[in-house]
Amino acid sequence: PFQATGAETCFHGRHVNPQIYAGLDGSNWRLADYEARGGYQALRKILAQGEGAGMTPDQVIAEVKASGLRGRGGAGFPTGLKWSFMPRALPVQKYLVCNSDEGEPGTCKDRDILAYNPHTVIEGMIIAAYAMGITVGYNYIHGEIFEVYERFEEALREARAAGYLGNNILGSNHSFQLHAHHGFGAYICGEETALLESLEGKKGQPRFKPPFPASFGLYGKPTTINNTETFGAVPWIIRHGGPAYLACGKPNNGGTKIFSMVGDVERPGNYEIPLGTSFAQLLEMAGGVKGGRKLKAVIPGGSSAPVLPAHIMMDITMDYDAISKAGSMLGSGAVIVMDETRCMVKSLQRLSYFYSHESCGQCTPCREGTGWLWRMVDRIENGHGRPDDLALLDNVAENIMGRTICALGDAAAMPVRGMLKHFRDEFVHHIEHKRCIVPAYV
Ligand code: L3W
Ligand code: SF4
Repeated sequence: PFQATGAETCFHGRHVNPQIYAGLDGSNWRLADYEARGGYQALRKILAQGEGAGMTPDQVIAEVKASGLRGRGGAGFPTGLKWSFMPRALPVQKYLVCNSDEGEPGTCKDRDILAYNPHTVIEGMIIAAYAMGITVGYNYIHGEIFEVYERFEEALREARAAGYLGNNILGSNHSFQLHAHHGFGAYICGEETALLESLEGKKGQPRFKPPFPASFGLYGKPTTINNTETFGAVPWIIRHGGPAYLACGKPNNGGTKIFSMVGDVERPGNYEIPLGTSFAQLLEMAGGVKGGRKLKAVIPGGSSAPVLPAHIMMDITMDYDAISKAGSMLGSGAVIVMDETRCMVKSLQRLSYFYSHESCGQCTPCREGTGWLWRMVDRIENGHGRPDDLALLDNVAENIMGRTICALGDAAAMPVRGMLKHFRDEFVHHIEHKRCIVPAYV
């Protein structure tokens, strides 16, 4: 379940407006519960008819722009700007896609959003479709979460029966058909163009960008893709106004964000906090480091983000700008906490294996490089490291970065560089002494 908190003045905080994620316990996900929390009021607001009532598509986009909402899937791209790319007047089929193919190691928020509050995503998508003149949408749900998929299907059935989906929604001219699509579990299908290929029934391999999906998307038609959490924020923004959402976070980092606190914390789980909250506060909410041990390092934005040592993290606020200034990224919001007993070589060995296993194999630097990185870290971990391995690790990582079709290559290289930057001595110790520097592993 979610835990929401934050400054008293924040709308998502316990004291002001907890209805999006706080108070959800798994029993109140149905349409009637959602409506009782004010659900579908935003949709009614934009579709209201009569003198001065309702909102035009441009007004909806302007509100989303004013909210400062940025993509919650990893890249943090401004949502209102992305919506404004859609060529609304072009007389071709356009598509809306929700990326629920959550697979980033450590990230477990989208599956909980769909399980605990599916209607906020559905309502957000209907509003987005109205703003961009789109009549067909898909929610691509990760293949390994069966119950969540079933629940979302059930929520879709409820929304259709209530007239929120289908033709002439709530008696308006807006029609929108929304379908769920179950993926098959490949990490790479979370990359937006691989997702589109998969949705078209092909092998999930990324396409070159540009062209971006905004102009050449599903079946070659203009397509807007947003993350689950991004759509989930839209109804609140429309009901309460963009500026109120922006005010909750900090400039250029509007609103709240769900962080998946995982690893060595007392209470792992999803925490919704205003962007700009300190990491120290977030850690405290999660009960602190497990067993009262010392914090060693944190990967602040899913496994693709470079690791940061404790002293940097304890000084940082959780928002896009602060984390990138510190040399990492907020990414998908998975906060992997590592205590003093963690070996960085072993951690990198595990991560490198993941990327090598998930590479789709299209580009040589990624296909060959990710396996090479893993084999090197693996031999260092197992006591067979060579003196020049660290320079080679650096070199291979550098030669992957920026030379691949999609971000998976960079995502494999960045953790390596982050580990070598901040924890090089552990790697040197492994190579020189053929054993771990961390006492627990000796
Ligand atoms: C039209 C332009 N559209 C950009 C659109 C683009 C996309 C969005 C962001 O990577 C990151 C990656 C992972 N005209 C546009 C344009 N767009 N310029 O804006 O684009 P981009 O290329 O910056 O990022 P991306 O390829 O979407 C996403 C990182 O996320 N990541 C992975 C997370 C995984 C999950 C998960 O499992 N749920 O979220 C983690 O940090 O490394 O950097 O829509 O089309 N000129
Ligand atoms: Fe495939 Fe890797 Fe190239 Fe992405 S970078 S297209 S995952 S080979």
